[in-house]
Amino acid sequence: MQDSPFQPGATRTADPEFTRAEVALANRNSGALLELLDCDITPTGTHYLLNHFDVPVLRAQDHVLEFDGAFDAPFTLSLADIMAQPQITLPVTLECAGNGRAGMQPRPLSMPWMHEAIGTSEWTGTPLAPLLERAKPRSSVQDFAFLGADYGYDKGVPHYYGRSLTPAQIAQLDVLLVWGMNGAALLPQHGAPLRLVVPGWYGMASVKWLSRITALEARYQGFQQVETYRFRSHDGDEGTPVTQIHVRSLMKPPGVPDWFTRARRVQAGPVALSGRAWSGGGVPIARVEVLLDGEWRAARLSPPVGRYAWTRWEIDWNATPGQHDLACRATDAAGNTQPLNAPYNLGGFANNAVQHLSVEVAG
Ligand SMILES: Nc1nc2c(c(=O)[nH]1)N[C@H]1C(S)=C(S)[C@@H](COP(=O)(O)O)O[C@H]1N2
Ligand SMILES: [Mo]
Repeated sequence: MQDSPFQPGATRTADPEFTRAEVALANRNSGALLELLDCDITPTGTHYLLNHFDVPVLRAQDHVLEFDGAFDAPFTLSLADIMAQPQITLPVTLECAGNGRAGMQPRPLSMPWMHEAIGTSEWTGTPLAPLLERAKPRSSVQDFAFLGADYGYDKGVPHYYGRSLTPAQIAQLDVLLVWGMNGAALLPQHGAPLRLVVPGWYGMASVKWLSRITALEARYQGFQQVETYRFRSHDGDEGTPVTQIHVRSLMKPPGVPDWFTRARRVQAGPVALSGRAWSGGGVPIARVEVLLDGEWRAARLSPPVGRYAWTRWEIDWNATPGQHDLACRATDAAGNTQPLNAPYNLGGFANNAVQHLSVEVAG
């Protein structure tokens, strides 16, 4: 029998060349343009995208959110009902858990992100917790399952994209039901007309095209909860769940690029370097160090864009002619520092190893 793409196949490769399937995924799931890291809020069209299946086109006028399962007062809300709830707008930095995957060796076969699965938006919506309370979850509830409207196959298993959070996580996290992004309605590819935003967690928790919330008296067993987003060290390892964003920083590429290779060139003399740093769980950035001419030097930090949004950093560099290796490394207020080498796991998650940039300085 021929190999079927709908059956489990190879999950990783030692080949440094990308496969056609990886390149095709990268064409669908675009990343941030790192030269726009100067913007506090990422222009909507350059916010990264990660869509597992096809983008469902849902009509806002017809869309409903069902609350079902172990609620004593379940209900169904229209989008208009939800938009009539108390409204808040919060800047939140979203990052895909697979950001950095392409830097792992061997390389997990999935979306081959280098550094650009990142973006910060002003999300408009309403807090989720009061609506869950209004539906009166039974005291026996162990999980709330959030179901998207997108359906497809992964490793032979057909499923709607779904994720869950426990009552304790709901109590601790500022989860939002979101209909707006940067002052406009959500775009189809970002989950229109309704999505979750789970601030401080990797993006997989922020379910798009949200259609149903089910209260469960057991732990949710959905594919994207129990199979995909886990830190596993070997096949058969049960692993641990991927949750909060790990501390990370990026540099705005200095100077000008070569179109094809993206190699950078700057003129000798003073160069203002800048970038962004962020961590998860609402933990602020404590410091950013930049590797300049072989020495780690402290960057200046701006105030964070928000409790759950990134921090700008900058540093002055006196560039001398020749080829230079630059790098940046952030530390958060909980004392977590970016590692120098990729922390390996089978899924290629949370690779927050420091980013290196090679810059040619022209005399
Ligand atoms: N329904 C649904 N929700 C989803 C996804 C998806 O494929 N389907 N992808 C998740 C992942 S892995 C990420 S990183 C974020 C990406 O959100 P964005 O595309 O708006 O940046 O959405 C999450 N929510
Ligand atoms: Mo993701």
